[in-house]
Amino acid sequence: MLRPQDTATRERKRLDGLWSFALDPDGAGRGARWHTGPLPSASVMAVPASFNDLVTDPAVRDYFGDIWYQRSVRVPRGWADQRVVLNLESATHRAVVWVNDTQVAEHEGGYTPFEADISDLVTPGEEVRITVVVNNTLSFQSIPPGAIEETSSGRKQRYWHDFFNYAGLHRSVWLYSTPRSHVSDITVVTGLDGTTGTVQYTVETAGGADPDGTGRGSGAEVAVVLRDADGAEVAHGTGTTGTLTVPDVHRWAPGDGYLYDLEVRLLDGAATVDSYHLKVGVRTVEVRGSEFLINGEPFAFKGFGMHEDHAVIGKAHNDAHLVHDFELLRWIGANSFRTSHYPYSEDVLEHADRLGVVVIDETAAVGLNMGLGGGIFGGQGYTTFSPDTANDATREVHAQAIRELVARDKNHPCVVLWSIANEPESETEAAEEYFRPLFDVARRADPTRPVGFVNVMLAPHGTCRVSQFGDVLMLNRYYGWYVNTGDLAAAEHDFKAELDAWAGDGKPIIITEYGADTYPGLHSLVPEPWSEEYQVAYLDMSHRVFDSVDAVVGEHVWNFADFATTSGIMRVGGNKKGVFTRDRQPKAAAHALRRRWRGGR
Ligand code: BDP
Repeated sequence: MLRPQDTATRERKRLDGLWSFALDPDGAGRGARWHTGPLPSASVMAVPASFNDLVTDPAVRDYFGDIWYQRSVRVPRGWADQRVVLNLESATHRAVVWVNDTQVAEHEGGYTPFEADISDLVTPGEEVRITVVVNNTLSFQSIPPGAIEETSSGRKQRYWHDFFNYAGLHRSVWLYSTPRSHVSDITVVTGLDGTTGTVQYTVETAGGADPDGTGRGSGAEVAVVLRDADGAEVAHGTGTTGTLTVPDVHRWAPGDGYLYDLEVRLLDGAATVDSYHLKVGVRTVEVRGSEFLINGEPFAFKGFGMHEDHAVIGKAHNDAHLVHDFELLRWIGANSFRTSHYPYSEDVLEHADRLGVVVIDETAAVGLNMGLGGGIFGGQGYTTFSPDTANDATREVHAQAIRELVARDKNHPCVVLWSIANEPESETEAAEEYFRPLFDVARRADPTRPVGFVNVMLAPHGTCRVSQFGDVLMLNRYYGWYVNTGDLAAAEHDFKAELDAWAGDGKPIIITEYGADTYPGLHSLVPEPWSEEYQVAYLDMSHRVFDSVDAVVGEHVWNFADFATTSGIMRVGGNKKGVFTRDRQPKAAAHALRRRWRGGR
């Protein structure tokens, strides 16, 4: 699916702003066909936003079930004879969409886009009513999983991931036009041969008459032009597939987000029927032994696991926060991050492309582990993989989440590695059986990038049965925090011993999480857990270990910033492992990391 765009042949209208809004605690709305008229007892809600923190009522903040959004929009009168599409960048965690009285879309999964061709339901120049029922309930058949439990104070949503279950329309909603005969998908794979770059492209088209049965519409031909950042043409081609060569190519590289522009045109004789622009970064990615190579050169990941998380707006995308967060990444000397624990807004990936920031792109499969708990996330009482819990149906939802992630992000040069899950159970035979086919799904969807998953401390070296399928080893480790708490000498010894063992597997190791909760402003001369001094000492210890193991090619601190979680005895106003506070002020550790990563520059 191509992101909505304004081009010579396409127009788009952003439907962000205030929408009519109603919760539906009795689940009455679908049966009562609320989409056929104004929502009953509606209030007003901002889009994009998580609805949770925009209200004062705790019952609304913690609400789970159906959530209704509605607004009217006038279809531009200039769109006569065009194809009209309604596109939602995300609806967390699932949604059904109606245009006037007609259902046009249904989608499972909270972080990938979906759309519907509504041409036959609209009249350019006239208004239509758009109704979306979002549902934020988590079950064992959703990604991420959860369960509804009866408690003495009523039904509660339980889940096993350590971030607040924000929900709503988190990203833009678009109405856009394309010509009937149009470009429907583009895939690029780039390569390097010395100083020459290659851009292999595949274009899919749809719509229009198809007299010759080619699927390309009536006599339509595809033409592509590749231009450099100054707009000068560097290569062109015709046909739905081909390879362009770029002599003296300017590579996309970490810290140098150089982008070419690939214009794909659908032609009818000399006339341009449709035009779409795709940014292309020419780079290669390869795992060789225990090295991770970008453009044939060893790359060392420095950065963070992050979250889409801000005060008031929750998980909503916001351009000002985007620019500021990337500015902080640059300030501290980070060259990469992981989209822990779900696909981020595509605006984030476009900005990473543009700035040359490297991304590990993760699905929303987090919390598939009933062994994690100890009273904090509390998996007790369930078996992770069983016919009644995570089962074949879950795996199909998970597979679809992988396919949709790759379909959306396959052309982003910043994405160098897919992470198909965070900290799932991985030490059991059931886990091995669950995950084996999912690695195949990821590799079939994208044969060009390495694939991995993030291993949890509960499955140390020698016990994990899923790491064998990954091209890299991604490890979350909390020596000195959850184990060896406060004892950094023991932590250093044990951490080193475990990493030496993993290094024997001959794969690159990326430490995808290591961190210590730190209450900003809490100081302690003798570094004690929760103090700013302890966070610095903890990171120093971890870095000594990493620097002593050649196979460690990456360090992603948990977390970039403090973030919201469910309440619990181990969370003080949320998770405090941020190097920045939630409002993005530096803790002492931020300055220490800056010294390590920028070497005083
Ligand atoms: C890991 C999880 C992460 C948590 C972190 C923590 O991957 O989501 O926030 O630990 O406990 O288990 O801070």
